[in-house]
Amino acid sequence: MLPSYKLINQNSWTRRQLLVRGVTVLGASALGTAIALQNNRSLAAVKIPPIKETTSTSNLGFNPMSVLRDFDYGKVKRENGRTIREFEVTANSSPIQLNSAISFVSWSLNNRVPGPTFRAKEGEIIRVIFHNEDGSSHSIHFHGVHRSEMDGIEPIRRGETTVYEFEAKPYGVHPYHCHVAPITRHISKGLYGLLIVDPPQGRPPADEMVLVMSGYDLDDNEQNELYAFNGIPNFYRDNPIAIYQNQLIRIYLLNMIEFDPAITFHIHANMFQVYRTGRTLKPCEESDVITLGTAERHIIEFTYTYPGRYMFHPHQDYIAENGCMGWFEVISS
Ligand SMILES: [Cu+2]
Repeated sequence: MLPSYKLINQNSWTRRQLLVRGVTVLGASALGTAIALQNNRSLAAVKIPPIKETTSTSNLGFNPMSVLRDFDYGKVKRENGRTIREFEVTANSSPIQLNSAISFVSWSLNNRVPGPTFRAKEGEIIRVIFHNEDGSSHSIHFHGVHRSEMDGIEPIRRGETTVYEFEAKPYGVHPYHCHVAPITRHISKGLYGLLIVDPPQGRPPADEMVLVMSGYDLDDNEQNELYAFNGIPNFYRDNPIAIYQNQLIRIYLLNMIEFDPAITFHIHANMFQVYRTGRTLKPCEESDVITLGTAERHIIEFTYTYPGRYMFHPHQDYIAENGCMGWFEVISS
């Protein structure tokens, strides 16, 4: 187990990197911050099951199992008494394998779809250095509260770099996406992701993960033919997400599906607590289905009592049947 003082310097370590090093991973609300230490809270260890994959990820372009628990805390600096989190992001075109038959040229950020999950504490300064190495113009528009100059709607041309800088506020779950027209095309080709702003007091330790739902319009008819969690259709159907029985699971959930006005998210054989837009510290409601319009996002939390395999998917079954489907493999703890 990591000595607790290590937490202060963990900002450049992703949870995945910790896993690779065989280290017990502490609650992500504590990762990258000293918040919990300052508050003198007890830090319960969160156990992450070993990751087994049955699908080869070598030709996918990136690994959705890494995307799941990969939080980017940026490079931390102190300037004028403020904590700065500096993130480097590059837009590019990259082929991804949507299924055995379809290779798709995505527009990606740091060669993954969705882009990196940026994470900061409320009140810190976020600085995103955005390089556009793609042939088309792109931008990054963040949700949240900031000045108009930082709204990310100006196209950044090929070969150009810009810097977006703003205070991380308010705490919650904020999507980001390219805002160059036609926006439906720029988003559905892959230019989106999540910014998590942690509340000052943090959240209780949990096995935390990100699920971003998206669609692929393969023939430009303004309808999606394929759907996915974290970029690759059916990846978590073929590679169930292992979680431990009786451990709190926290999902940062985002709907970035264009063309379908709204979808739901449903888990089997359980109920979840909803923190709408991540803007509350106490749950707003309990359900096993929640509706999300495009760009809507929530934190949901749940614990499985019984080991076994449980599906999760939108309850629009044609969307689930065309790629937005997965399993939790609940392991005895
Ligand atoms: Cu774009």
